[in-house]
Amino acid sequence: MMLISTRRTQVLAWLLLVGMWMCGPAFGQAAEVDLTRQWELTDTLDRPESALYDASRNVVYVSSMGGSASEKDGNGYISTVSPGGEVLQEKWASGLNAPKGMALSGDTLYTADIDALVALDAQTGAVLERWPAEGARFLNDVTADAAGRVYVSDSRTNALYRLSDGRFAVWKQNLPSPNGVYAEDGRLVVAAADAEADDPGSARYLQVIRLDENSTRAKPLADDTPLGGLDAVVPDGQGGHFLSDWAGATVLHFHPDHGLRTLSELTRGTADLDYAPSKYLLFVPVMMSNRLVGFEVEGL
Ligand SMILES: [Ca+2]
Repeated sequence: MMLISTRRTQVLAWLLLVGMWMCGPAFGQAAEVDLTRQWELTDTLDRPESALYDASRNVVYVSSMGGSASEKDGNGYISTVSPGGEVLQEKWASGLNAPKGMALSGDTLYTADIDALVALDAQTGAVLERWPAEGARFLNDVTADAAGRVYVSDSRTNALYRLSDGRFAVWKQNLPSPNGVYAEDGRLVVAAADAEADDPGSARYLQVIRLDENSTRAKPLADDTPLGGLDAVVPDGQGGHFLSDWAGATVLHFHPDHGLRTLSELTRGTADLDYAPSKYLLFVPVMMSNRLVGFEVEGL
């Protein structure tokens, strides 16, 4: 009797464990990603477009266009902000026109400035070099791959430029208004929206372009389902991405297994966000209302 009872108890305990495992988040169902607003900077930054977290210096770079997105007025700048939302240096780098997306490669910080790629010293903010982009009209986001090549989107000419071996030139063309770009795992993720449409949110894509020299064909990350009038795309470190929808004023999360979720509704101009996986913090510039919002991320 004792033996049977023990076996029955073991079987029941085993079934209970299996049941808990199947019902729990480990059984093919990740916990839902959620955001909690931690802090907000208001009225300090002039048209903030992009945030970029630098883990080695523990600062967030924030680019401010200074008014117009396309005027060469010399009043654009980059600020440094702590992960807790304190402005460290308002005009850490200045003398830019309308800086937008940024990327780090080693100790060099790159930013897209209308029709030029600008390299800055990430220690000091000093401008190191400017590469003019022939034919460019609206350079927007920047990303660097593991080999140090730098990719820049032009949302008006539907092109991607690339800095490689000291030469900055068009790399891919005929894309649907590429905006956010991120180089990861041998591919380039491109968040694209039709900026020329009457309603910019009406044409919506999230594309993946392989970093293959000979590949010209872009394909949607998931399917043809519209995802948003997308601005930024950054990885969440768990196989998904955070996205922003500029016109739709939302922060989104996309995972190929779990689809798309709206995490936060802000205001028009929700722009080039960045995620700090080591701190579970998301930094979101809201360009049209001169705000930068820091969110804590849960569920990753
Ligand atoms: Ca400006």
